[in-house]
Parts: sequence; C-alpha cells; structure tokens
Amino acid sequence: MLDGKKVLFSGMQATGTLTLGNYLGALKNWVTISDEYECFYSVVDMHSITIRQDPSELRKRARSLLTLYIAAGIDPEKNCIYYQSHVSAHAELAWILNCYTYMGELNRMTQFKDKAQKHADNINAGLFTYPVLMAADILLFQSDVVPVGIDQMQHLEITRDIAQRFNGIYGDVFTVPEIYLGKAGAKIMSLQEPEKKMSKSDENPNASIYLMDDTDSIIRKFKRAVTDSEAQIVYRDEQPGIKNLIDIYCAAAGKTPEETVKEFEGKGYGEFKSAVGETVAGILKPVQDKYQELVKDKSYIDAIIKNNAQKANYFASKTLRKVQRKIGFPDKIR
Ligand code: ATP
Ligand code: LTN
Repeated sequence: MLDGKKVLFSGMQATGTLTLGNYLGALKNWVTISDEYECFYSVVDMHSITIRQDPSELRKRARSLLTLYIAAGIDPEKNCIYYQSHVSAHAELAWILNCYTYMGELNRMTQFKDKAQKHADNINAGLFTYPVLMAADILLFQSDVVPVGIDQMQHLEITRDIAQRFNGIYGDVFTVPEIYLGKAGAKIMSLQEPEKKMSKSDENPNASIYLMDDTDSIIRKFKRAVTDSEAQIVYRDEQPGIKNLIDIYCAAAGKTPEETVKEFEGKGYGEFKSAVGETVAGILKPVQDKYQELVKDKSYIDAIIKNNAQKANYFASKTLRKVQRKIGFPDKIR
C-alpha cells in the first residue's frame, strides 16, 4: 500500500515498434485501471539489452515508448512513468534475488527457450536471468497487481515463488503480487499465422498492426488477414483467424464474442474485416495524434523523465534498504 492505495507495476521493453497486441493486451488496460492504484510504469531498457540492440536506436525507442505511454492516456503527473536504467535499485535487487532463484526454475521458462532459439548466436546469462530482473522490478515497489498479457504468466508465477521463498526465510519483506489480465485481448495473434502471437519482433510487417500505422495500412492489413474457407463468423478454435479477429474487435469495441457473432451474422468476411479495421483505426487515431503533439514538447517530456526517476528511486531504495538489512549487509556509515 502507498498512500492508502494498492500498488500496480508494469513495463514494456523498448525492443521494437509497439503492436496492437501490446496495446490491447497491456497498455489499454493500464489506462483503464490506473485511477484505482498507485502506478509505476517502466520502460524496461535493462531487459531490452538481453537481445543485442543498436545503442542509438535503443535510446530513441525508449523515449518513444515512454512518450507513447503518455499518448495512450497515462497521466504522468499521477502515475510514475520512468526508465528502469535510471533506478539502480533494480539491478541491485536483481543480484540479490539471483541468489534466491534456482537454475532449475529458470530452465523451465518458455520465453527463454523461445528467445534462445531465435537468437542462438547470443544466449547470454542476462537472457537466462531475465525473469529475476522482472521479479526485482515488481517486488521493489511492493506491487499488489501486475497487468500484462497472458504470455507473461510464467514470469509472474516465478516472481511469486521468489517472493514467498524470501518471505519464508526473512519474514514479510515483499508483497506477493497478483497478475491482472484484461477481459479481452490478453493474447492477440498474428494476422498472417493466427496460431502465433502477434509480436513486435515478427519480420513480416503484414503480421502485425503497429500502433503508428496509418488508417489505410491498418485496413489493408486486416483485409489481407489469413482466415479460412468456412465462410461463417463463429467464435471457435477451429477457425483461429476469425477467432483472432473477433477477439480484436471485442477488445477494441468493448463487446463480447456473442455480441460480435450476432452483429455479423450472415455477413461476409470482407465486410467483417473492414469493420474490424475501421474500429481499430478509430481507437488508435487519438493515440497517434497525441503522440505527434507530445514529441514536439521536448522540455515537458524531459521534466517527466527527471521527476519520475526521482520518485521511483525514492520508493525503490526503501525496499532495497530493507532487503539489505534483512540479509545481513552492513549498514552504511553516514
Ligand atoms: P518481443 O516480440 O520483442 O518479444 P512483445 O511484442 O512480446 O516483444 P513485450 O515487450 O515482451 O512485447 O510485451 C509488452 C506487453 O505486451 C506485455 O504485457 C505482454 O504480455 C503484452 N503482449 C505482447 N504481445 C502480446 C499479444 N500478442 N497479445 C496480448 N498481449 C501482448
Ligand atoms: N517481461 C515483460 C516486460 C517486463 C515487465 C516487468 C512486465 C519487465 N519487467 C515487470 C511487468 C512487470 C514483457 O512484457 N516481456
């Protein structure tokens, strides 16, 4: 609890251009629930370097991601939006938690297996201990809830295990966090291969809708989305392409699958795809406009970066000090 409110923490990596999956699975929910919590939204640039990054690109993307958080509707005066690398307590706590995490646990992580396969030439130790840094992010702020897409479930579970293990040894040091999944959109699939999740690192630009895509491209990509020859709009696993489009429509229009199926009963795929495209373009347009306005205001964004880093440092160092004391690190002489 912070100022009588429960604490929320979440983050995104600055590894590419955000997709509709990131927006519907995470960012949109962040905005919806931010009023109820004391929120920390981090641009997790330290996680980003587990995959090799071009330095100037990383710097640009990190700033653009932070700006997008605000453009999406997160009020930076009320919520703490900051760069993970500006708060060194993340790295310090991650080191400590490394010593309370088992190799066997990390070996089971499916994201590690996927990423190791994709980047076989750079299977670094950071990629392996990625979930421990994520646990440190969450536990540093004594977070109660963590809104993420369903692909992050395993990382949330290991975070809870680490917290409970630590608390079991040293008493109630950490709040054990819960995952928050939105009602719709927790797993948006690729438009070209609907069995695969939509991902910002997909090489095929037609597989993903990017947050900054213009209306025409959005509509075109939906028109080309892979579906099937069943010619019926039904919500079922046997029609993964149509199911995904229904999920996207539901998350974007705030409808249920039943309502959507009813709305498009007897209609063709072409008409349905156009409706999905237009709805998605409609919800992204205000975010894009706000983004264009914000990038022009350099000093405003700079002030947010500075003030929020101070705020995040203040809260993070409180937990870090408590942990250091509990495990027996000597007090500093002041
Ligand atoms: P990468 O492709 O580089 O692994 P990513 O697109 O998976 O990246 P992340 O930065 O790992 O994106 O995730 C940011 C947030 O977006 C997380 O909360 C994650 O669960 C969510 N997310 C990512 N992809 C999807 C998706 N296809 N559907 C729903 N949520 C998603
Ligand atoms: N691994 C997350 C990003 C992330 C995160 C976090 C999310 C890093 N630290 C803490 C929630 C809470 C991902 O989305 N790939």
